[in-house]
Amino acid sequence: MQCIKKNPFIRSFLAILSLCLIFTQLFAGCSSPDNNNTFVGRNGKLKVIGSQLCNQKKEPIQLKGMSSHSLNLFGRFVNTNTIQYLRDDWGMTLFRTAMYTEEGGYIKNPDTKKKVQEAVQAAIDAGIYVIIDWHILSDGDPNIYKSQAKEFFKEMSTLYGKYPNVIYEICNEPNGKDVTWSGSIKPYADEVISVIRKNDPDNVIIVGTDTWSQGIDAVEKDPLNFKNIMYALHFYAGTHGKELRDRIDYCIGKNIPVFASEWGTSLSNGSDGVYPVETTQWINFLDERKISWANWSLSDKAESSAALTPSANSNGGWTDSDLSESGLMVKYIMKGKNEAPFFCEGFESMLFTSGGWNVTGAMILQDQQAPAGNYVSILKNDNTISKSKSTKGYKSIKLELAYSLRNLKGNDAFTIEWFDGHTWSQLDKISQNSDWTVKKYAIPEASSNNPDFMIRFTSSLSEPSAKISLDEVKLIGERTIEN
Ligand code: IDC
Repeated sequence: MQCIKKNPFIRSFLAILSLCLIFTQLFAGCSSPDNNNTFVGRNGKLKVIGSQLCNQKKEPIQLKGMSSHSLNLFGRFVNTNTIQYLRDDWGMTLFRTAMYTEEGGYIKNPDTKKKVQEAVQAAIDAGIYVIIDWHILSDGDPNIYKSQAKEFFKEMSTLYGKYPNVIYEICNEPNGKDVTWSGSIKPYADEVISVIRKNDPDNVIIVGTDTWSQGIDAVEKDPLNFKNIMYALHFYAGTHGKELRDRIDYCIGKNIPVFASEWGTSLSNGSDGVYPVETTQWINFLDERKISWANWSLSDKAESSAALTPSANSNGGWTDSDLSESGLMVKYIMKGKNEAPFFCEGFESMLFTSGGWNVTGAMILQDQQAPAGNYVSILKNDNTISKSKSTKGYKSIKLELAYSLRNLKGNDAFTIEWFDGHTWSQLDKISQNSDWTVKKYAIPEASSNNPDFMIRFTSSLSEPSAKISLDEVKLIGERTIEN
């Protein structure tokens, strides 16, 4: 050993070797593990050119993703498995970690930060972009927790500044009549951005605007003086419409870069709806302008903006019946599919009422052979289940369902009908016994864009042993904005 250490050749060889090792380590740390095979691998560092978000080759890019709900309430849906699943199955290229400051969030529970870190690491591993969102809301003035924000973003930018995946959103939705752009928000942003820029010279920073991130136009006279800044515009399709879209166009015309870092298919309170026509209007508008977005929210809260239903587990792999109507809409928008299910019932809630069914006699029971999930609906003799579902915003309506028919004989039948607002018409009448079978019916044109549309399933059976099982009832249509 002694002689090896003394030998100058071996010593310099060892020195070079260790330098090489250090370099490889450094390099490995700087790039995502994926390189060219992932979305971030292909698009790299983002930059803002004029009003447009662009990739490393200066080509316009549009990111589409989900926002978490409050991390400390619904953090169970935020992990490597869900993020990879959403990337692979929905085509998600962006994830937003909504870290509430108040409402039991970071200020009282700084540990919530660990969830942010878990999500950021998961997004880096998955090769997608990730927004670290300082989710002010009831604390309308971002200056209230400015020192905590600076400390938080100092740490985040130190940890993640070298990764092209990361986007900072430094104040979700400033609000309150005294909380103006030039008076409160911009001075806050100047300080927080300076902190981030010390560690991260170029990743994109999204800055909230007044009136719950709707006041993007106030930026015009007093823009921030940093590179790669975008301004948040948040909308809820049931509440906000053309006026906000016109404002976006005005701002784009003035070279103000806009990021729709939060939007919902519902009203702005997160409930009511969904609003398919209005959502389609918004989505077409964003697509035409390549404006990036994140949808509120990846949670199973009992509010219509939540994408998941209580049957959704915490690890992804969700079937369409684990998704709410909002979740279905957003999933297929992300996948770029125009024809898609807009309602899907798997009876997993064990309650007909949660799917809006009207029921005479039918039950929901467990079935080992169910085509998806654990539960199915059972019809014995003279049972009916029916449902009203407006098809406004959809055309070329189809019904898909899985059924099994047992011990039917003679004139026994399972009847499937639809209603156009005036008359019921038969789609099918089945008497043949069968194991689980999936069938799809195209429903005539009068079912399109029809607020009074209904479907109905009826059983007419002669023996007590006869039974009809029903599962995965889907209404499928093409999104349209015809009124
Ligand atoms: C809503 C949640 C709701 C929660 C409420 C208060 O959907 O469950 O009770 O916050 O924490 C926003 C906010 C976002 C809101 C959402 C819907 O950024 O936090 O979430 N919304 O109201 N701005 C406009 C709408």
